[in-house]
Amino acid sequence: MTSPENLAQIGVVGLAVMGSNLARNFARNGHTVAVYNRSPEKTRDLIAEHGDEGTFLASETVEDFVASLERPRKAIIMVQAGAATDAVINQLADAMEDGDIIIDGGNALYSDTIRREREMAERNRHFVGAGISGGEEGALNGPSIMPGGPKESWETLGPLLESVAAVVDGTPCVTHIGPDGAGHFVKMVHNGIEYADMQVIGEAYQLLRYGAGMSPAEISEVFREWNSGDLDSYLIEITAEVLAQVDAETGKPLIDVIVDAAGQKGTGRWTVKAALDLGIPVTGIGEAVFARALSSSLEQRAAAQGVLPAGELATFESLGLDRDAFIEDVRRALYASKLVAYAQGFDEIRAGSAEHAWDVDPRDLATIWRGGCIIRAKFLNRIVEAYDADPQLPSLLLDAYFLDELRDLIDSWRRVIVAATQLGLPVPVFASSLSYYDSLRAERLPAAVIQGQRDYFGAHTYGRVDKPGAFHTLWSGDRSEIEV
Ligand code: NBP
Repeated sequence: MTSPENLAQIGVVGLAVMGSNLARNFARNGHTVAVYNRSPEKTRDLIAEHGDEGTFLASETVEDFVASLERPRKAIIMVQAGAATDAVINQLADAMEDGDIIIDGGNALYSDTIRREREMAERNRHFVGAGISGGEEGALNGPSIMPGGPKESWETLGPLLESVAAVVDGTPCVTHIGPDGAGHFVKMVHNGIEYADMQVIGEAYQLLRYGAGMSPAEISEVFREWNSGDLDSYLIEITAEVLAQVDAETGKPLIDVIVDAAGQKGTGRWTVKAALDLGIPVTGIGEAVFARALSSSLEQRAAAQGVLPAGELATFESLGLDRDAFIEDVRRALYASKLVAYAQGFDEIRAGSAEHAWDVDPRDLATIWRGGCIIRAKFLNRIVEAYDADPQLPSLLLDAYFLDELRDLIDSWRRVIVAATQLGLPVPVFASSLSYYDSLRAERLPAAVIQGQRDYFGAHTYGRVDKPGAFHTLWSGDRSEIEV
């Protein structure tokens, strides 16, 4: 039993890569940290390897772990999402007392978080679903943290989380996002945006490599240069590193020996599923998720290669393209498509927030995503400014600064889609983002045709542009119109 003066301010359950790094981050920042893992070896390894980085209280049972925490007890769970998380929550809740706080820092589905908070509230336990971004490096050196849950829990937890979060311009990358599932919802959409951001970088690479015929090393240099401008971001930076890497075994660029089948763990898919339910088009994220799925359909791809006719393809030379001008066009197409993906992600967050009465402030998100997380980018400062200028902005694309940018980007964007089509190179996010953009700005959409079809086969009725009401044409009768 731990003596009262020796209690821990925070506990971490689950000491795989994320949990152990987060525990070390708390310890390095001067907190006494209680640690527990189902298999005691991980706990012992953590203490053996890093025990000198701060004060750890190691336990080998949940009961001892809970007893080593200061009241109200605060324990962060970093275990596999799903059933493992439920099991650990219940073990903790059994050993804890009224008012104690359980924080789930894993990648939980937000609807699970809503349910868990309700269940915990019934047992007088506070439950906080907190999205944590930044991977293992972020967990250790400062992640971006998106906590949901009750506001009172934030009062207690806020200073602790602020002490370990990344800091940008003096502001910690953590804030209370909103009640119950708000934190995990926002983290989910963050990951969805990350999928789109990664895919647009991939599409730019594809165009420069197989369109302009540049080597990975040359493209790495281009990305390094882009990283000093509007596209300055962690993902562009690491892509430049990956492309510069040479495989020690073969001497080839590493990128050429990596199998081109992208994996996924589910948060991108969840983002799209939730968007479908909310009726929000997140076409950039959707195409990015599908692009990963297609890349992994190796058998189908092998069956199609050399079989599906390509038609008459152009070459870079036959199109008379200038390499430097093309590189700049691709940079602009990437920027514009990325802007669409963010705009759509923020639309989804606004819709989710309205649906669940979370009152999420989009400005806060742009602020806390500036550091610690995978999508950290200079560009997020512009998003903060956009929401400062108009908190009710109908779409990020309509912000005055971004409108100016889009005026500069649009011609390049169109040229890149045309060239990609002529070269036979797939650019699913670039192209679908431009279609989304053109749909938003179109005066008339083919939806009138759809309404006509729906009325024809299902008497679903339609509205008229010249008067209010719902109308139906008697298609199988005399084709006169009736108001219904
Ligand atoms: P994992 O997701 O690989 O989970 C391993 C941990 O879960 C181990 O501590 C394991 O204990 C524990 N665990 C399992 Br599995 N089943 C359990 C059970 N029934 N009861 C108790 N403990 C159980 O760890 P991770 O990669 O560190 O990620 C932790 C969380 O953070 C996940 O939700 C993940 O989605 C999220 N996340 C990960 C990253 C990342 O970059 N990896 C980034 C952001 C968020 P054991 O040692 O006894 O098997």
